[in-house]
Amino acid sequence: MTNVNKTLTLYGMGSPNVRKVGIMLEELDLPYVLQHVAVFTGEQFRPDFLAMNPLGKVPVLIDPALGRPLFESGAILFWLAERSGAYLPAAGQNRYEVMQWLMVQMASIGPMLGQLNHFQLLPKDSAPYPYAHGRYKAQAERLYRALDDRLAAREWITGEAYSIADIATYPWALYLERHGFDPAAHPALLRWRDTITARPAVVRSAARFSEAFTAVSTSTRRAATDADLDRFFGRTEDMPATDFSAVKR
Ligand SMILES: N[C@@H](CCC(=O)N[C@@H](CS)C(=O)NCC(=O)O)C(=O)O
Repeated sequence: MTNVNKTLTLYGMGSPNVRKVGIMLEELDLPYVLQHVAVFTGEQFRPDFLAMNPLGKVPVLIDPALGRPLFESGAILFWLAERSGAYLPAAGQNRYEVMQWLMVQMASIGPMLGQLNHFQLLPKDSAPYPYAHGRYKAQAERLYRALDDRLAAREWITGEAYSIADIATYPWALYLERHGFDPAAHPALLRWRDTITARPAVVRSAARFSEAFTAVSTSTRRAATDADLDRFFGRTEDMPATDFSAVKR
């Protein structure tokens, strides 16, 4: 029977930054529960959530082994890798190559593809912003191209072995076609993506996410008012203030 004191809790929804943590938990075979946060209707701005992450964003991980809430998906992957001694070399050049590409995902791939999601996929009224759409599409194209070029010469992003750089990047690479790029022009990226999709931990994670998040995310999105959606998409100057008052340290 699972020792409840060792069970981790991942707060989130079915988005790429949460999915990467879900995959890591499955790869490490750690006991965890998924806790849905209704971001479309503003649950991330409730005081109890802000006490875990004053930025009001998912994912947040509660790990009894750490003893404090952890936010920022890259930091969470880093913690889980160090805690387990897996998917991040302990020292040497390879460790810093993994860190480098984890930072590329966190600082460039996530933000640029996330903005392209916004201007291409999400709001119905994004078409009037061709400059923004064109800018993020061009940035995304550079990043998808860089990944394909890199993966043409090596099996994994950092060459040596599957790592937290691959885990962090994979959920974002699933957007290639929806972002309007030709999969045939990215054969190495597709080979790498298919290999990861077939990993048993990734299959298990997808099933857990689907069960825990899909229906509830859809229903909370449907329940969101226009004001909720304006706040979620940042289309208002009336955003909740960042609140550090409940954060212990
Ligand atoms: N850099 C952060 C980004 C987190 C992030 O943007 N989370 C989104 C979902 S993927 C979110 O919580 N959005 C709700 C909001 O911004 O209010 C990470 O990687 O953890």
